[in-house]
Amino acid sequence: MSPISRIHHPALRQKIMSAEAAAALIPAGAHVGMSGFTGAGYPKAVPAALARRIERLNAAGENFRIGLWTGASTAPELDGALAKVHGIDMRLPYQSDPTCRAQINSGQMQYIDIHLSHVAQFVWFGFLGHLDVAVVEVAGILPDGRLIPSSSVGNNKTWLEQADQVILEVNRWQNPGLEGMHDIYYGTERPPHRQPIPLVRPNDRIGEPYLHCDPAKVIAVVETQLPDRNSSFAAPDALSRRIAGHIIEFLQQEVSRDRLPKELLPLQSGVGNMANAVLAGLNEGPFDGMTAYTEVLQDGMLELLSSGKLLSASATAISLSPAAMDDFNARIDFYRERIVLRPQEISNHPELIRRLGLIAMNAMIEADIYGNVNSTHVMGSSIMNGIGGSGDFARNAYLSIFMTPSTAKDGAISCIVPMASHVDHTEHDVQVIVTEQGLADLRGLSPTQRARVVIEKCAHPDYRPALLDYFERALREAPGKHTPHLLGEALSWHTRYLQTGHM
Ligand code: 0RQ
Repeated sequence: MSPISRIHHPALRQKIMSAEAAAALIPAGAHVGMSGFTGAGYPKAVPAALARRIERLNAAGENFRIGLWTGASTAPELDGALAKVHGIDMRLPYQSDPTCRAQINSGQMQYIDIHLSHVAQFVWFGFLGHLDVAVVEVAGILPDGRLIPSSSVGNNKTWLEQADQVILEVNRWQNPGLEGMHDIYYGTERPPHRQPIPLVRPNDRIGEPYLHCDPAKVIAVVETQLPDRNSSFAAPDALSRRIAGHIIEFLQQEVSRDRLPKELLPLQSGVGNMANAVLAGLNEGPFDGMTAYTEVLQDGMLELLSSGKLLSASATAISLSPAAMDDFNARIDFYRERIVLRPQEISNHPELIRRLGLIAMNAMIEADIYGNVNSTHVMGSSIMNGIGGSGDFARNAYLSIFMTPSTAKDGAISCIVPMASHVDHTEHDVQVIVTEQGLADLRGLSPTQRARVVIEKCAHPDYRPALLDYFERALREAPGKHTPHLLGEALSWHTRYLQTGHM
């Protein structure tokens, strides 16, 4: 044990070993539940050691692969390392790794894209098979064996409860001041024994700060001192600022029409540069006393907390740039009073999202003229990342907003199309669509009314006439006038792009 070890449980201290020795305990074909959510709190040493072992064994003619379950996306040291050695047979529920993506899209890796709120209960229900091993990063182990969670909670509670065997990575890089920031709710039961979840305000604490784990199940403890992924965000560009501007103007109107309180309702914000730009816009905007009930805390949320415009934020992970992480670490006492980190089954729970009345803001790949949204697939068949939490929030939010630039790939692709090539969020779950061109408020509109607003407000001027032409011909020629489509032509924009490189 090193002099600054954070492993204070005597029996678990006896199980400290190298990452190589721990990785050797994972059997081929195992379902392995690893910690990690958007580049935060993932194990950093055992996956790399496992990848080296798999590479050796497969070079010797074995076919060693595992089923890999996580909270959400991880990092090159986990998804990337295991994918590079073809060590992942089945991946779920969300990834954003280029090597994983390439293997999924070439048919070498199976991938189940699952609503993030569903994962824990699917495991409890037995829908995904048995969980064999958990590999979970924690920030420390108390003398009584309780675990201080790391920078993400994700599905760790479920992994630790459901796995036969547990490997713990105790990461000294994680700030010890994380202790007390988490709220682990142990009250979820399987139907028909479920009770209401007693959370009525976004910052309520309904559980305890620690994870439980039966020490008898722990087969290895590995000490690490390695950073989270912490990638930087691009400074908001003119286009994201325009999207942010449209959203803020819309929210102001909603306040003036008495449809939102002046401090708004709890915010949910997706990941990525666009989402971060909207948060930056809110920091310069007119709203005070805001709260957040979201999945991931990015830089923008931290800045809102820091400026005092945001009073509190609930999430399941903290995913910051290096500069924001320095600030978080330096002022962790300030942030601990304002941030609650929860299991993802609670951060994304439909019951709580509906009760709290969230303003959900997520990015998308494309929308069609009727407001069906594709968040996951390029040209209908290639996965980008996954649905993540967007469906949990979109269907149950008070207001569901989806945003995208009006075009992609230097204008070769229109992000507003006649028919979405894949649908993650149906027209019934989408109230507002925003591009840099403008904002389409689809509430209270029929499909044909929606189409006119989407084309007029959101489409790029280069594509607007062709969309209008399609819609008007469909209105004349389609057998049904409720959601008129020309079925032979509806996906022709996508096929044209695949054939010519331009829609
Ligand atoms: O590809 O990098 O190769 O150029 O898609 O697009 O515009 O950089 O936007 O990074 O915000 O990602 C929907 C993918 C948007 C993301 C998506 C190409 C584009 C670029 C990325 P390149 P941008 P973002 C909570 C919420 C689902 C999960 C979710 C996502 C790349 O937001 O994964 O919402 N969302 N979770 O060129 C072809 C189009 C395209 C297109 C963009 N129409 N056709 N390619 N691209 N539009 C968080 C979690 O759940 C964890």
